[in-house]
Amino acid sequence: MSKKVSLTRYLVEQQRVDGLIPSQLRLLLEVVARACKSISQAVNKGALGGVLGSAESENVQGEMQKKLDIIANEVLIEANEWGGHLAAMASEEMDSIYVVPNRYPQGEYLLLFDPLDGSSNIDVNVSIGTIFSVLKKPSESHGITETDFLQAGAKQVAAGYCVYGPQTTLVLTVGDGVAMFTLDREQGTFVLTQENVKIPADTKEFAINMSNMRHWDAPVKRYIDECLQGKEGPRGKDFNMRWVASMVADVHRILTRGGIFMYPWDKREPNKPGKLRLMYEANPMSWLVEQAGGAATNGKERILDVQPAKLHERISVILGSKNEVDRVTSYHREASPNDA
Ligand code: P6P
Repeated sequence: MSKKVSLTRYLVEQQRVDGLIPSQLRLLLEVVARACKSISQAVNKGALGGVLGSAESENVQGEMQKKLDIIANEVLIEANEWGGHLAAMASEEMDSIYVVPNRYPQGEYLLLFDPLDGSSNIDVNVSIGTIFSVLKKPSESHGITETDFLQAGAKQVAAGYCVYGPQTTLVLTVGDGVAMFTLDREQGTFVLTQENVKIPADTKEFAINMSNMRHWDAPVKRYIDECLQGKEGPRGKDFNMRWVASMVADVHRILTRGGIFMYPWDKREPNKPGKLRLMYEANPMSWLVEQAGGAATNGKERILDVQPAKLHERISVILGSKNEVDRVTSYHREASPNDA
């Protein structure tokens, strides 16, 4: 039986070996992991915990909040505000940023999260998850404002998610590859179960909400149509389709066995670049995918290069197996050569 490496030991050794994880960042990641354990417990209780159903309130996105959305948000805020590692937090579930109260010491990191992604799946017992992204507070900043959060995804110092499925698995990068930790419920610890995660460059599996097909732009229609033509078509191979409607679950599958995930712009709301949020969904997932050898673009440019203008701005997302993402991106460039 090989020796079990806990998340704590992994972070300590990474800090000692690579110096990639300063002690304050290690503390941050351990606190987030502990919060995800608490969220996992609440999710696992389901109806027995009285946590299912709607909270009868809307979030800044105009979406109905589930009780577990609010519980998960509160767990992350309460777990992180006192440790002295954070200056402020931002959440999909909060209109504005949450600055660490004066009664606690302020740290140098900014934490952004979607506390419970995939909420439409909560009540039907399908995998959901927590997505998080870590930035450094700009050195010149004095009082923390929303502007301090508006950094390109390439500036992240850590990113990850925790998927609450048949296993509870924490997936993490600090810029030195991707590692996966599975929750050992008997010990209450996250145990290293995979490191140096790699996404195959090719795939036969695409993930997209097909019900939106009539609303897509031409390059996306072209790509999916070619996949659907299978062996007889220009791709010369058959494809399979998956759509969990939980980005965390779809991305976890792609990190585990490859694939391409797409939530593209569509003409239902032409002024909205896409459905998914840049800062706390697309950026952390894009960094994880790139760290595992995949690619992530908005059809025109690398997602991690996009300079955010607003905290809750949205973006079109195409990520996963590099050769497929490159193909979809090339179709977009062929269709509008003058775009950036
Ligand atoms: P649709 C969940 O609400 C989410 O933000 C992502 O996790 C998921 O990929 C997408 O929306 C699902 O959207 O339109 O298929 O329900």
